[in-house]
Formats: sequence, C-alpha cells, structure tokens
Amino acid sequence: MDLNKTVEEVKFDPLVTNILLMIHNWDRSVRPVEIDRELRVGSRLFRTLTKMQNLRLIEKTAERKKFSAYGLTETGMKVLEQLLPSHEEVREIKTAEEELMSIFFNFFIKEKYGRPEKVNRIKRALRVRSEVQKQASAFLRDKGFIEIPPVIISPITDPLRKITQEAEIEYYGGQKYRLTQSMIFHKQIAICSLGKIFTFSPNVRLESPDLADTGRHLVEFTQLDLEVKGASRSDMIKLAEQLLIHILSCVKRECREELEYFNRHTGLQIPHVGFEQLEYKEEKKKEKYRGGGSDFITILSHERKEPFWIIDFPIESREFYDRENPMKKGVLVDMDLILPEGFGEVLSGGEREYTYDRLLERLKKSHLRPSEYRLYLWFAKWGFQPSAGFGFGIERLVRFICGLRHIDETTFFAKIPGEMFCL
Ligand code: ASN
Repeated sequence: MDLNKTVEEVKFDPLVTNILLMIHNWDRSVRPVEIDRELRVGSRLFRTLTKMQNLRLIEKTAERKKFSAYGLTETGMKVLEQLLPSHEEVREIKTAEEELMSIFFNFFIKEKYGRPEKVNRIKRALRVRSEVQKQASAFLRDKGFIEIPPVIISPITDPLRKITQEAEIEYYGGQKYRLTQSMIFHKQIAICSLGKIFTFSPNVRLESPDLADTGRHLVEFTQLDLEVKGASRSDMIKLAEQLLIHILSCVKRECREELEYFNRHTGLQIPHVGFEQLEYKEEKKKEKYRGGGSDFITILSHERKEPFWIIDFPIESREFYDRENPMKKGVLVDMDLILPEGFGEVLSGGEREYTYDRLLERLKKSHLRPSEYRLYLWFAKWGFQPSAGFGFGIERLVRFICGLRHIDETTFFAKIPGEMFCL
C-alpha cells in the first residue's frame, strides 16, 4: 500500500487535530478518550507518543516540518508542540514515525470505511427510537396527558446533588442561565394548570469522564419527562409499567426488520405488569454485593431477566424535591426502573415535596441556596399541588430494545462524557 500517496490524497485535518486535542486533554489528566472505540486509536496513539517522548525521539523543528507536511492546522501544531519535548536528539525516529502514521492511517480508514457500518446501525436504532417516541406519545395522549414544549435554558435546573458540572450561560446583564439537567421544577409548576403533562426533554449533563465506558451515559440526551397532579408513587409505577409494555409491544410489531438486524427479535421479552419491587436499603445490605467492583444495582440488573423497581432511596442519595416518607424518616417515596441483562437504570421518579416549608427545609439540608430558587419557592408559597412523576431515558430504552453495547449508537452526534465533541 502506498501510504504516502494515500496520506496526501486524504484530508487529514481536522481528524488528526482532533486526535491530538483529545490526547492533549488526556495529558492534562482528564481521562483518555477514544474517538474510535473499536480500534482504541486514542490510547494507542497516546502510547506511541509517550513512547516517543520517553525515548526522546522527537526533535521539535524536524517534527514540525513533517506534521505540517501532513496538513496539520495551527491548532494541531500547537497541541503537538505542547506534547513534545523540545531540542531532543532524534533517534530511531523512523520507526516511531511509521508507527504513528500507521495509527493515523488506520484511524482514517476506519473513519472513512468503517463508519458506514456504524451509521447503518445508528440509522436502524433511530428508526426504533422514532417508533418509541411515537408510541409513548400516543399512549400518553390517550390517557389525557398534554405535551408541553421542553425548556432548554432557565435560571434554575435540577441540581442533581452537584455530581455534574452545571452548564451555565451568562446573558443579558450578567444573568446566569443553566442548560436543563431535568425539567422537574417546570413540571411541578406546569401541572398546577394542566394536571397531566409530558415532554420530550433534551437534557445536558456534563458528567464525569469516568462514566465514558459505562455504555449508558451521554452528555446530551432526551428524557420523556412527565408529571401528574394528585398522583402517588404507586400510580406512577403502574403507569410506567403499562407504558413500557405498550412501547415494547408496538416496537416488536412495527420494527421487526430492525430488531432482526440487531438479533433482538426473539430475545426481547414483553414483561407482565407488577414488576418486582426491591427496597434500596434491604438490597444494599445483602452480603453478596460486598467486595465487588460494581454497585449493587448493576449487579442486580445483570442477574435479572425482567425489569424491576428499586424503591425507597435514602434521603441523602437523591434530590431535595423527592418526598420524604412521613412514616419512614430518612426514606423517600421514590423509585428507579432497572432494565435487566445489565442495561441498568432507565427511569427515575417519585412523589414530590410540595409545601413551601418542606421545600425550604430540604433545600437547606442539601446545602443549596434558597435565594437561587426564589421564584420556584414563590410558586410553592402560593400552593403547589401534590404530585408524582418520572423521567424515562429515551436513549437507554432504545439501547435496551436494540441490545446495543454502547449508547452512542442510539443517536447521531453522540456526546460521550470526557470526549471532545466534533459535531
Ligand atoms: N425526571 C426525573 C423525575 O421526574 C428527575 C431527573 O431526571 N433527575 O424525577
């Protein structure tokens, strides 16, 4: 193969720049990122560069020439300059350079020719996703729900116990706005006038990079978020079970070709209502989960063949808006729906705190500043209604339905925690 010719023919940048930027991030002790997971190009490339550095193989100026010959942009050059030591003796450079080139080349080939396969998978998964959203929407409308438009930016959003870094925008007179992490507050306000609402809510959660390999986390995702005035947790459990069964039955009927493509048509079972309910505390204390690397919910998810509920989360593990059980102090009236076969959590929800005093107390206990929630609290003072609801992760559900290894196959332009977004 005439490598040089091919390299000249291809437009290397910005691909190479991206890889280098990505490695640069790694260098700054952010987790390594792999644009191409199968070939693990990022880490291989990093290893090569490290090797080159360690062996003091690179001489800055010489390398500058070579890389500019490969068509690297100024940014790429700058990153490279930061990565590589200067004024070092050039030895064995040929081998290292060849290795580097072949990695770039593999990456490029994979990018160019390997993509159609991946794009094909995503296209089929998106067809399933489209059916999921259509059927979920039809089911809820039929039950009297009103679809409301999603909120994208707002002064307040779900704080998520600050486990994610909030995406903030400053605009117009220094006012800070946040990209939606969940629409919980807006849902609580909206049901005061509409009663039963749902929305397909795009959420942005800047999750920690070590979640990149869970296969379940996207920085940008959609949840089917709903809320019902006067409802209880058991109402919501019943509704979610019926909704899931409806979606799965319709997808099996309407997306036969896609499910066959993913080899999922026979494997995907339709569960029966009345999913098993496990209490968080009871499960967690069981001996069998000790010592393992995974958390107990993941272990349970691997063990099970049917979806199941985890209920009664401890107060410190969740947000201030989930209602504390007055009969069981320190325990919330909430739930997570866990998918079987290791696919993990797909839905969380519960009953809500709705009185001003309780919300204020819970906010303070969560070390949040009530002044930031002024308007929300004002609504609470005027009288929130008791309610319950949940958010269903659309991409996670599609991943389960199609049996995908990684959630990045459920959408175009997937954004994985810690990875540089190209589009
Ligand atoms: N949407 C969820 C709920 O309704 C909250 C969340 O996503 N954090 O409880």
